[in-house]
Amino acid sequence: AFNGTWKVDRSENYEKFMEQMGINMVKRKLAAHDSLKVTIEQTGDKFLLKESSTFRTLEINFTLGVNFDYSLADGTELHGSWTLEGETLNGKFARKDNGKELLTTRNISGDELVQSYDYDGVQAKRIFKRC
Ligand code: MYR
Repeated sequence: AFNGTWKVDRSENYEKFMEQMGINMVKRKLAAHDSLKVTIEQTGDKFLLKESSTFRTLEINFTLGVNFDYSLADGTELHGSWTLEGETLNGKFARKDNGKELLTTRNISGDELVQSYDYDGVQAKRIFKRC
């Protein structure tokens, strides 16, 4: 169900979320218009994710339940994993610099992919449409 290419359509509270993450204003302004696109290819419990934005393009391979490293566009490093619970992908990551938890989910709602973020008491969402 997640397979395909998704382009961000809108965000909710993403500014505040990035602020809580410690992203400075200039970067937040840029990130608000990052044209994020994600291509997801799931094969069993393995995922290949292609991410592209105004900041960068990269490929990420992960297996459900297996920890991996991921760096945000600003260099912040995370460590954690995704698990699948029912129809929802649950991501549990921690920042390497301060140990704080970053929780994220992905699920399909109608014809949209909704990704939620939760860090240090601030929640945000980004909503993607199929390309
Ligand atoms: C992926 O599945 O896309 C790779 C692993 C994602 C880890 C969690 C990503 C959280 C991104 C938060 C953006 C914060 C910007 C300040």
